[in-house]
Amino acid sequence: NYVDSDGDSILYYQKPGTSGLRKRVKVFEQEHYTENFVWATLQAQPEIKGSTLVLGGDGRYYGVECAQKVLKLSAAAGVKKIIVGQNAILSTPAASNLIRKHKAYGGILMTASHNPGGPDNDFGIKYNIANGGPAPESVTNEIFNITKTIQSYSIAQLPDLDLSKIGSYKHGELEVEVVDSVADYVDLLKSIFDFDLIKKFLSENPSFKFLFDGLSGVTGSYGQAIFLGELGLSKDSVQNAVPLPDFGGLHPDPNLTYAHDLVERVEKDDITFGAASDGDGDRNMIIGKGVFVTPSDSVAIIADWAHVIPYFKGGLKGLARSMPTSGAIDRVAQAKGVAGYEVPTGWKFFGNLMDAGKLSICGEESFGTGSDHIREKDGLWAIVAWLNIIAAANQEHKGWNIKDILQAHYSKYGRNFFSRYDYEEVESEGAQKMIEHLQKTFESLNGTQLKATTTDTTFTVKETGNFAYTDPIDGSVSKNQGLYVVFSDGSRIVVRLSGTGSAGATIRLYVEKYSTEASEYGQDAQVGLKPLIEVALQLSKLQQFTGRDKPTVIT
Ligand code: VG1
Ligand code: CO
Repeated sequence: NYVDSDGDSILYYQKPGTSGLRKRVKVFEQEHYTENFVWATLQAQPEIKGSTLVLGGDGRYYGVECAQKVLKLSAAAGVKKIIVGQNAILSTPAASNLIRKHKAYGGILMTASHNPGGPDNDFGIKYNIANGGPAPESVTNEIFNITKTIQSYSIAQLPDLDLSKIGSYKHGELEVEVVDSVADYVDLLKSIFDFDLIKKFLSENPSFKFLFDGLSGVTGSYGQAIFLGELGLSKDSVQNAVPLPDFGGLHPDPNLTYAHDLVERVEKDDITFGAASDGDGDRNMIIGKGVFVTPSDSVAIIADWAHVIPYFKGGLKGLARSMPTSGAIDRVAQAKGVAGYEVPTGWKFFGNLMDAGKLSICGEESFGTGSDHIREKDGLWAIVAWLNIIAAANQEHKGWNIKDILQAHYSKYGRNFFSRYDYEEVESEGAQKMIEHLQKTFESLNGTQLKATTTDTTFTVKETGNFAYTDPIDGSVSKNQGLYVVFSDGSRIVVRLSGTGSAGATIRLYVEKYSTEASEYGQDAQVGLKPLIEVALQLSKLQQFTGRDKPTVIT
């Protein structure tokens, strides 16, 4: 049995959430804690002996230390080879790409994504399978089970390996290949998009001002290589582009609240196109002066314009979104005559569809957009996709920018107004009670009318439920994926608890309304959605259960 320094036995229950195990650094620093989880992860893979794994992370505090442990544990577990990013750094999309490129057995990603980093903040470990995507629930459940019963782990007694130099090394019995963190990923994007067209557009349109904010996360190095190196933009086209272990104290989450530096500079300096990515590089935000692209619209627009992107020249196989994401992409799927799938929250649910050749482009409302080029969402992919689209659009419509593309999309498809309210780190018990209350309320809700008094709007409930998903490829069932209320006018409220938080509970409340009123297209989403929010708050009694009178973040 594990014992700590005082001789007390320890057993950690380590349950991976939506995207791996995420906890405070201090938790990972506890005796045996990291080793325990990594060992359980390795033991949960049936063919770990003799395998090749990819290892890398978003550069946050504790990453190098963790990487050294992973190497020693892997050596003891009989792993044959580990391909690791230089200095233990790989963005999440770059890691996914390397797993696929080298036909590795899987990968260990050391990231807590968009959560703040540093000694007092978060760390995370996530396992990806051979297709390059996050492990499905069957695998994460197995990891969890092992952490509940584990008696011991083995670790090779080796010195730390210098991960700063590219090259091949022998580390005990283990082969370690330290690779450039950026090069393969840049090659990948160059094989997908029309870089020549983008370059030509940028050089012919000097008034098109571009600004990328790496939020001091891992994409800084990738952004520099792409925007400065490949596209030849000037140095001031990127900011916060040096990855830092504590992200410079920033909250590396690309949304209007946390990326406020970028938002302010875009307005002040008349930036035509501003973009940001999160700590590990899989999220993105696209904005321009006076315009913000909601992620739900972004994925729909990329799908609609896919024909201008060389990678999709053979057509689209299918489109998909996570359940809380707005239905904008469904309309594109319908127009293109391809299937539109609705999966639970979390990128792992897209993987099977992609592997089966049924899905090309997909997205989540949480600033996640991507395609089947890898098996993770991909922030820089989305940003370059938008540049490719704007460059192509300008061949026909000179001067078009983000706003014009949005307006054209709304005129063609109507507009899905969408917003999400997050109540972060509320007391777990209150959050749980609220969910139970909602579930009970649902039983008698169908057909009733709900009234938002301040705006005098009435909604008739058409359907309520708790989202469950049966994977069309392997038949696996995922239940309790979010409570929803659909109204007779097509509007929707969704409530679910976050699976990525590291302390307490985070409640996410999503609202959506579809409009074909051209006069409303220019409206601020918060104005149009106000009655729905009011109804959602009344129905859930959120304030009573949690004591919160306003959300932490609105996106
Ligand atoms: C959140 C988002 C979800 C996303 C996940 C991982 O999960 O809502 O859409 O896939 O984060 O994103 P949750 O369970 O907290 O709502 V990232 O950038 O951490 O890999
Ligand atoms: Co992320």
